[in-house]
Amino acid sequence: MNRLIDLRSDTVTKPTPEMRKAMFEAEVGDDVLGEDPTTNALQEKAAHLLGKEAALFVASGTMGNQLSIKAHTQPGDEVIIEGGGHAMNLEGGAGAVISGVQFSGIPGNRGIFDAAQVEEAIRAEDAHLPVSRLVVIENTHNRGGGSVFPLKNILEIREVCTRRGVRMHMDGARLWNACVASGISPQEYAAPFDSVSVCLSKGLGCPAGSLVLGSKDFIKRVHRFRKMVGGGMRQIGFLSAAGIYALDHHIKRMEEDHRKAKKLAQGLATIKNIRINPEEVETNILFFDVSPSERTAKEVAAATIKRGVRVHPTAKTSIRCVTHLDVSFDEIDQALEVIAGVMKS
Ligand code: TLP
Repeated sequence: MNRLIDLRSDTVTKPTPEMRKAMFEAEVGDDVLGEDPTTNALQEKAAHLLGKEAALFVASGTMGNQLSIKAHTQPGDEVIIEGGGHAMNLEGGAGAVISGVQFSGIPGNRGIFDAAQVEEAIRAEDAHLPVSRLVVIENTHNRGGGSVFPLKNILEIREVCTRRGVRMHMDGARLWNACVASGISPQEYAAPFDSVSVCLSKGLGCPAGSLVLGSKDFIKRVHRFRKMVGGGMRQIGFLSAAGIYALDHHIKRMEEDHRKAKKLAQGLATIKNIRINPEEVETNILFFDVSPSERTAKEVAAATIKRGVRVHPTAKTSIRCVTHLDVSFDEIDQALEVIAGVMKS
């Protein structure tokens, strides 16, 4: 059998030989003492790329989002986010535990919402009500199907937030995909936000790591919270070297991942008992529905894995596929054959 085709997530990628070489050769030091030269270089590079004063390496996207929420809020505050947002739904309830905040999930269209919705969601000043402190925007939006958040909406939301004294954080786990798909630079996307978190270990193909970006004061606060949760690590230059390599070599190529996702979606649309609109696929994530087959997503996923293709069931009849640098165009064809075979059987 050919090797397993893993479409569950872009987190499954393994470092390329060139990335491994960069990691192997990295100069390292103790980052808790601020002495890891490669991590310092990565943080400077990322701050420059996103046009923010400072950046901090953190272990994961979850740590990046949750420490940002912590640094922006007080216990009892409310965080406004789209109802399917990762920071509210898929981070183990961390907002309640780490920051003591509650979330207000607003409805989105494939994860996208607008300024009027934010205006409505921001609470009035009243002792009965929580304080609306922060808006979180996810770009691209994972459960929205890799949708790209329009810059126009972000700028209009910024205007509302500035007027109402509310801060803004971007969960940019896949910001790079949004930039490649839209042609908007990371700096333009980051400018309206008080803070941004970006991931190195998704489409960029690094083994681990994320970055939080913002003002120097904000990053100082995040740095303290990183220590509190045990996220201060020592010779992480090995990971940072992978990050520098990926920022230099793995952003532009994501355009390929987007074409692979489109090809996959178009193929899936021709398979009986699958529902998907390929027009909606903007980046490297797609969802399809298997309800016409009267089988559950888990049953379909269990059948495809037997034939060498891993997909990710996300709800009773919904399956997610993500393309990435460890899956080729040929493997997309093979995956389509397998899925078509499973849906026929
Ligand atoms: N998403 C993972 C899993 O949690 C499902 C994935 O496979 O897509 N923000 C967004 C938008 C994300 O998609 C993720 C990870 C995170 C934050 C958290 O990143 P990690 O997993 O590094 O903590």
